[in-house]
Amino acid sequence: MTVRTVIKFPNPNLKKISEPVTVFDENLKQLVQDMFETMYEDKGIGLAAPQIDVHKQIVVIDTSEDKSEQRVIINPRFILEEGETGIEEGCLSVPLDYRAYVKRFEHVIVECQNEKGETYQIDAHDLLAICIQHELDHLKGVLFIDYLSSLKRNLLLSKIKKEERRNRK
Ligand code: GNR
Ligand code: NI
Repeated sequence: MTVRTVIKFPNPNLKKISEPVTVFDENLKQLVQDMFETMYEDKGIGLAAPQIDVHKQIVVIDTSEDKSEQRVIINPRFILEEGETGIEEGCLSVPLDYRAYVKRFEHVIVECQNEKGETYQIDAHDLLAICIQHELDHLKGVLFIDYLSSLKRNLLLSKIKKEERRNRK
């Protein structure tokens, strides 16, 4: 198992559209294990493959406190989206520990595959539903900061650039 490097905004690769997984082999299982290790290392509750520069439709999620609820979501599609909720979101691919409120569906049902290629559904509410929407956005090249006004996003971008200059000096 290997902790992979998480790429960060404004890396343009985060905007790439992820491709469906077609081969469910040992390499895929290894990649999924690396994603869990990387997510736990960075204290995240979810990680999408494009965040480690792998542009495939693979997501791992564990919203538990004790690594007890591992979910593998491959080739997902929403079959239900209803209600409304939202929290201050953060992202392992957004620097400076930036957080902002995002409006999301409160209840989602997703049809997807696991690492063996078996199709199943996840019926999710609240934090799990929010996390699923955040991760599935990554597969479409969307970050939570894309929902902010361009004013706020550009302010964040200039803060990131400033911090980069500071770290280089
Ligand atoms: O660890 C994470 N926490 C989080 C908090 C609120 C809303 C979404 C998330 S997902 C994030 C990990 C991450 O960046 N996944 O892509
Ligand atoms: Ni994220």
